[in-house]
Amino acid sequence: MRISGCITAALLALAGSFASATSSSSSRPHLSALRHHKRDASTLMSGGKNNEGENHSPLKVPAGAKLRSLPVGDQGEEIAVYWTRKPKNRKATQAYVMIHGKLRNGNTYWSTMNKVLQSAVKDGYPNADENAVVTAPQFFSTIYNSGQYNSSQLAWADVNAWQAGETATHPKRTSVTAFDALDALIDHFANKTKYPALERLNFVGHGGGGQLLNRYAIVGKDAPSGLAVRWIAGDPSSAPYFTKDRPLADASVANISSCPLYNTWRYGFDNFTGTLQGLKTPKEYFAQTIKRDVRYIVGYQDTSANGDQYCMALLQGGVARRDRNLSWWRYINTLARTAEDLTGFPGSFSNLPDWSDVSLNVINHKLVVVEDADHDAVKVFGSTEGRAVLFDDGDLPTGWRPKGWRASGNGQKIAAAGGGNATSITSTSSSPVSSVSQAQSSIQASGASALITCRSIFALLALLAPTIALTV
Ligand SMILES: *[C@@H]1O[C@H](CO)[C@@H](O)[C@H](O)[C@H]1NC(C)=O
Ligand SMILES: *[C@@H]1O[C@H](CO)[C@@H](O)[C@H](O)[C@H]1NC(C)=O
Ligand SMILES: *[C@@H]1O[C@H](CO)[C@@H](O)[C@H](O)[C@H]1NC(C)=O
Ligand SMILES: *[C@@H]1O[C@H](CO)[C@@H](O)[C@H](O)[C@H]1NC(C)=O
Ligand SMILES: *[C@@H]1O[C@H](CO)[C@@H](O)[C@H](O)[C@H]1NC(C)=O
Ligand SMILES: CC(=O)N[C@H]1CO[C@H](CO)[C@@H](O)[C@@H]1O
Repeated sequence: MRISGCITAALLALAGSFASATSSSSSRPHLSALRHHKRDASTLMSGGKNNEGENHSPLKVPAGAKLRSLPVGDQGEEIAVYWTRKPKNRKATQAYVMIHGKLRNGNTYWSTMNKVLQSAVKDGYPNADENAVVTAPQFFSTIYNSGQYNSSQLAWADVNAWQAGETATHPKRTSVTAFDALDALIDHFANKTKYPALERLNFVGHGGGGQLLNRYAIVGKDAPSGLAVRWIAGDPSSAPYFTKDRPLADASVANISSCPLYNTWRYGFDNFTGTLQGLKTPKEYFAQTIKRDVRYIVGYQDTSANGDQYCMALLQGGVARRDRNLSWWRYINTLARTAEDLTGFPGSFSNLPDWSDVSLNVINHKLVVVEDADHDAVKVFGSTEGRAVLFDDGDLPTGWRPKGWRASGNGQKIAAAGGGNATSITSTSSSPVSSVSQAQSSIQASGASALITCRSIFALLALLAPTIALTV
């Protein structure tokens, strides 16, 4: 199925012309007409027939929430959003925008975020604000949700097109994208008259929502003055690579020559048409995102071959979301030429360009790997590490790191390396993806929990004696 999909896509690509955003200028063409024709690479592969998700029964608004609409474009369009029923706008210091996963169940995700917040408040967790406003946008599908949105509310034709930040197709006159809908939330919370105490707006996404969010952290608008913005993305299955380089070395899994759409948006920047804010070059987007407060959180057990299995996604690190994710960490750190130790991270790149002219060797992104979590938002965000990612301001636990990894000057707190098994990962570049799987099985075998959430002295101890599991 994968191969015939590739052939279909090859034909499509031959029929179309490959416009590359790599060389495009910052000026913005007249986009609204173009956007309506636009299909991202994943949608092209399915011929627009992707049926991921589910047929929703009538919307259920969770207790403690209400459903409201926020204006997005200039055509009267609105994004539907679950919202704290009785928000304390004048007292709130934090606001959360939780993005649902591929099932487009904003109500469930609103409840998850609210529960995680309430339990952190109850435990007196620093920065968990009892007055925080919790919101969860609802990206309707015209295929599965008809009758559930009204004439002004946004909906998308292809069921997962919203994950790629595509243009909505309802209302008919609209040309706004899923990114513009999130930008509208920034505009909303930037209002100091309404939210005088608000310090930070936190975008949180997992799975399909993690995909939207990691793209949004790259192409969305900047934090407005007076409001910090944090982007927290969990377990997505693909990312938009800034260059044509890919980490996968195993050509029997996928290869570039037989994957013509590998660099087409949502997987790369070819044919990306921008947002209402305009269109920049991939390098400009890179320069913008690495300065942002972005936190990646990844379930270490998220290794089953679910989610996107198109060659475009496989080229980003193989069948498992987890490995794609760790490869992405290698990729952005290498592009930026940071001091981060990448020993044991999967993926290999030869001749990646040196973009330290825009990074100055620093990225403001953090990667936390939750050793015991698979592809489950509740497990990921309900874990010790998940809480830290959602609420902590200072150093974060790194969670799992490959054997041999050493903390470096990138501002991230240290965790133990190697999951308690000194023999787990031995090589970094020969067959990196499989060595991580090997590490995973040896971690499971040893059953060791090596996470250390504090003090570097313990971390140092753990580095010296990686077979000792410390729990603090
Ligand atoms: C890229 O965009 C152009 C112009 O809209 C279109 O003709 C072409 O089919 C697109 N190619 C792909 C691979 O999406
Ligand atoms: C659609 O619903 C929202 C509330 O969710 C409401 O504010 C808006 O006015 C409605 N629009 C129309 C055209 O009915
Ligand atoms: C900010 O919020 C206040 C109070 O709700 C409102 O009157 C005002 O129009 C808002 N400002 C903007 C720019 O939306
Ligand atoms: C890799 O590319 C070759 C041709 O370049 C092709 O024959 C082979 O099927 C490709 N492998 C995969 C897994 O796509
Ligand atoms: C580490 O893993 C290997 C292979 O999976 C196993 O043979 C060995 O006993 C493990 N060592 C420890 C200390 O758990
Ligand atoms: C390749 C890939 O999917 N990388 C992602 C790893 O995880 C973070 C969020 O969890 C994303 O932002 C990366 O793009």
